[in-house]
Amino acid sequence: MKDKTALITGATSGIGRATARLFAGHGVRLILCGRRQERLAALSSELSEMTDIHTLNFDVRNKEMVFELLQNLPAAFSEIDILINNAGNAHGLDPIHNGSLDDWDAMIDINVKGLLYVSKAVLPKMIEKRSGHIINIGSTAGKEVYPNGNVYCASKHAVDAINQGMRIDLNGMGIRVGAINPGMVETEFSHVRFKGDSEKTEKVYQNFTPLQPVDIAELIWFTVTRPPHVNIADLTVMCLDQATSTIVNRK
Ligand code: NDP
Ligand code: 8X3
Repeated sequence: MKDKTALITGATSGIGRATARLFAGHGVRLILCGRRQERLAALSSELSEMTDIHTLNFDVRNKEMVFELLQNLPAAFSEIDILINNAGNAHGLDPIHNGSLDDWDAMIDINVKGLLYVSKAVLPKMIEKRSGHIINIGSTAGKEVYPNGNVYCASKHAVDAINQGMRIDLNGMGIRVGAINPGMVETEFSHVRFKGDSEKTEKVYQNFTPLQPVDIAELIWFTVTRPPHVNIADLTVMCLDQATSTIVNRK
């Protein structure tokens, strides 16, 4: 894997950052993306001892910037072997009739349209080379709907459909496509969902043992290190204490 290049969106936190650290430890060349430049800089200096790092500071909603930056990568990073479509969040947890239009826009624009823009910018070279691996980070929220999850669940159901659609349309082109769908992972996810309300955020992960970002990073690593003819199409993972989005064994 030392000769491979991986692009990770949402590398400044949570699952993306844990994946960057794990991949760097294996010597994978990395393109790390996110909006928080200071986090990108810190991660770059942390991981540069282990591998070559290129950071890209953009919002996945900004389609001009997505295409401009991804179509003009420095030569050493221009052959992307692995794309991890991870950037995303929930914004709000409200019944449909009380939902905020800004929250809805953010979830659809980031989780769905942003993933599409990045994929469209990266795909032409993979198709030309007839090789590549795209991993879409979905969610258990893309497999079921839970109370007040409405639009976040819709965005992750869309990721599920796009993951299937990509695999169908790219069949025969040598490109692996698969989704990893985590249940509850202790990241900044709930901090973002509840707009910094620490009381609400802490409650989400209280009195049970949630997944940690490294648990997902290890599954991503497992997925990309299978032999080239093996494509993990869809993988759902929850912690032992979680059975569904709403059934969690809290002590
Ligand atoms: P975090 O909030 O810890 O990380 C989210 C990452 O996405 C950050 O690096 C953030 O970077 C990036 N991001 C968010 N919005 C944008 C944007 N507009 N443009 C570019 N980057 C953006 O959450 P997680 O690590 O938990 O989330 C990662 C993925 O995993 C998401 O797709 C999420 O839906 C999914 N997921 C999470 C679960 C959980 O329980 N935590 C469970 C199932 C799926 P920055 O703010 O610097 O731009
Ligand atoms: C995150 C899973 O159920 O916390 O995608 O919304 S959940």
